[in-house]
This record gives sequence, C-alpha cells and structure tokens, in this order.
Amino acid sequence: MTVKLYQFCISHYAEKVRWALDYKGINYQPVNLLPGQHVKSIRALTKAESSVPVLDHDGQIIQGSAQILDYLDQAFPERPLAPESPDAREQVLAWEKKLDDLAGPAIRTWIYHYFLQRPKVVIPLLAAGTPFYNRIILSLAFSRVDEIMRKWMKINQATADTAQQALETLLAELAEAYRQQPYLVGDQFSRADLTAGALMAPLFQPPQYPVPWPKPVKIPKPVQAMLAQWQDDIAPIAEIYRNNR
Ligand SMILES: N[C@@H](CCC(=O)N[C@@H](CS)C(=O)NCC(=O)O)C(=O)O
Repeated sequence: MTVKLYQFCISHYAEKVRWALDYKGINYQPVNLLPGQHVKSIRALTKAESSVPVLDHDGQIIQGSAQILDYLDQAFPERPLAPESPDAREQVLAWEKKLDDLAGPAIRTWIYHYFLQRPKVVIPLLAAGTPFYNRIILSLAFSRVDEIMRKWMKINQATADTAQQALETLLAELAEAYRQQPYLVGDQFSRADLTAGALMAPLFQPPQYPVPWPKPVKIPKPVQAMLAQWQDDIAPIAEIYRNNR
C-alpha cells in the first residue's frame, strides 16, 4: 500500500491531513511542493483545482482536507475521527466546515499580510521541505512572489484587518466552547478539535509542524501584539494540539 500526501509544509489544511494520518498510524510519503510550481503537478493529478492537500492512496486521488478526512475514516476505520451518533457527528462536521471556511482563510490573509513584509521570515516557510535552491529562487523573484500571492489570495491591509476581526471572534467562540468542556463536541477528541488545532497552529507555532517558525523577535510587531492580546483564547487550542498531536 502506498499513501502519498501532496502538500506545502506550511499549509495548515495539509496539517489537518498530516495529523489525521499520524492519529490513525498510517505511514505516508509527503510530496512537498513549492507554491506556484505546484499548479502543474496538482492539476495533472486531480484534473481539477490546483489546491493542496491532495492524497494519493494506491492511485485513488482525493483533494481537499475534509474530503481526505472522510476518505481516511472509510478506508482506515480504526481510531475514527468523528463520533458514530448522527447528532454528534453533525455538530463535529459543522464545526469543521465553519473553521475550514472562516478560520483557514482568515489566518492566511492576516499572517501573510505581515509576513510578506519580511522576506527572510516568509521564504523559509514557503519553501520548507523542498530543495535549498528554492529559497534562492524565491529570494530573487520576491517582489513578484509578493505581488502574485497578494493578488491570488486578495491580501491587503483592508482584508487583513477584516481577517483579524474574524479571527478574534472565532478565537473567543472556541475559547468559550473549551471553557465548557474539554472537546468541542461530546467527551472525545474529534476532527472538530483537530481542525481547530491544525488551522490555528500558525498562532502558536508548535514544534511538530514541519516548518522553520521565526524566532519570536522576528515576528512582525502587529502580529506579536495581537498574539499577546489573544493569548488566553489561543491557550486551550494549543493545549488540544499538545495533548493530541
Ligand atoms: N478547502 C481546501 C482549502 C485548501 C487550500 O486553501 N489550500 C491552499 C494552501 S493552504 C492552496 O493550495 N492554494 C494554492 C492553490 O489553490 O492553487 C481544503 O480544505 O483542502
């Protein structure tokens, strides 16, 4: 059996899938791609969109983190990622969808807006897990990389401010949920908690996440300030990650 994960190391949606694979004890081979250069290889695989993560299980191709988690639970039912009860399952999937649709894009817009202003910080994150010369290529072409990424993901000061607001609201909602009970749904860890932990991971930068996170002093000041302000709301999510990743 061969399981390959096409990904960017920095992708927090890929982190959902890495975590799910590790949680189920499935051996896999990561295929680390450089953003930009990924389009051709992913389109050739999926015949559709260019987004990662994409899973290849013995030639079966699945694109999208939620679809991959569905597939993993069907193909590898040990250690299920969602509860059996239909009600609880519905709640878990609703949390996941909300986080996928809101938290994922908001974190990306907010962090990249500031990190793209620091090429020395962002280039090692973008090129993580790929050959060293990609860092040189990205450095030489950085103004174009910055321009393309901002255009592609609609990143600017206004969208970063909106994303920051959205994050603040979501973090408060998650913190409130974790104050009531140890998991987002019921009394067991599920893909709802996994999604919160994986998508919010750039806010607490865990060591298991396979990228060279910047030293705290290198993090742009506006990001440092918000991380300090959100510290209490981030803490329960970091704890879920620490205890279950
Ligand atoms: N809903 C998708 C979102 C995936 C996504 O946004 N992936 C980004 C990286 S974090 C990507 O591949 N962007 C490049 C592209 O779409 O070509 C999922 O859950 O997998």
